[in-house]
Amino acid sequence: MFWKRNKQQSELPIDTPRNNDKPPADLSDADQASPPAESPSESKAPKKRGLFGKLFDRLRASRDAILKKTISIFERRGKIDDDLLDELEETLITADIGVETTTRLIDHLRDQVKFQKKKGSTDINWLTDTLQSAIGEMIDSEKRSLKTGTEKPSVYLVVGVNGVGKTTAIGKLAWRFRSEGKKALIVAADTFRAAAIDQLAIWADRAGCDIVKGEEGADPSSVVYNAVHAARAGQHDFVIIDTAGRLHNRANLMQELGKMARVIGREFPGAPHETLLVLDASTGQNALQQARQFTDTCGVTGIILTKMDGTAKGGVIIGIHDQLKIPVKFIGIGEKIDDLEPFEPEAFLKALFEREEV
Ligand SMILES: Nc1nc2c(ncn2[C@@H]2O[C@H](COP(=O)(O)OP(=O)(O)O)[C@@H](O)[C@H]2O)c(=O)[nH]1
Ligand SMILES: [Mg+2]
Repeated sequence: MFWKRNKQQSELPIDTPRNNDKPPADLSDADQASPPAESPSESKAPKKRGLFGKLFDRLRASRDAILKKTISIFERRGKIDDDLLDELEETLITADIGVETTTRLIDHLRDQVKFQKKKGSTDINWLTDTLQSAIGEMIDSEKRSLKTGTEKPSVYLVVGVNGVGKTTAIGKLAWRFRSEGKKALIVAADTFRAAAIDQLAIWADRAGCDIVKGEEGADPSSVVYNAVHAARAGQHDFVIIDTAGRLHNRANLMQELGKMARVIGREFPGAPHETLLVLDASTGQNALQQARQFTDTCGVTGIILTKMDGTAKGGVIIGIHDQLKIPVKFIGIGEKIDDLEPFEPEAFLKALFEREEV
């Protein structure tokens, strides 16, 4: 099969997956991505299927924090007025959209209430539709898809603090590439902890892709150097590099990331094609803080926002776009291998603003 190691590759420091001829371990779990079977108590609500159904399910907490609360404020107040907008402002801040971005949204709503003469109106649909389209404008971006090189491989450097989901996102990405018929090489350049290397190796197995590992404590740049050579010889389409979330201090980490990027760029002009910052949505405004620190120092070109499932803080995605103008390229919506989805604003908004059926 296409990811099988050939003779030439076997001389390179690549580990190949053990289950070469089997589908990824989690593939058989893919069905579970659809909504679970109906329980008797839920039987009245028709289940939504496909990507929208998955988003609708996983973004429930964020939807409750934004849409459900907006509706309940309206129901309590009975009409659109200044008090309602004040209360809505507090709600959106609590949903982790962020103070500045919320202020801009509320100002926009106030203007629209005025221009469209909606003061005193009882049109709740107008209110949620106007909010939805204002958010839609904020999260709009043209640079959503991953940049690729004109020649193989396209190289992606994945950065972010510990625990945000870098290694998991890399495994999921590699699996995604493989299901598209592409050959991916993942690189364990987080040599700070042995466990981090082992964890990536497990993902390589699951995703059925090649891996280059460094020894614990090895110079990450030298691991990356080996990896880019391995990728050239192995004709990989994609190289995805896992990095440490933390070194002895922050300056050290940023220096190391810069060094890795230079090593890659020397071997493949134009690479890394993306520096992807991984952020954990459930940390809300902290994620925005981290984004500021990383973008200041290492030229982040895209964001992977993980753990959007089960958090009420998904609104942070709006603040990230509005404040940083860096596109979110993927969202993580669960721990399974197929729980990373390209971020599509329209589907996301629809899932965030679709009313629950009763
Ligand atoms: N619910 C959920 N958990 C996730 C997601 N992404 C990662 N995780 C979990 O977050 C934890 C840390 O992930 P890991 O990839 O080791 O983070 P790293 O330190 O940045 O490499 C693990 O338990 C993952 O299973 C996601 O999208 N949703
Ligand atoms: Mg890791």
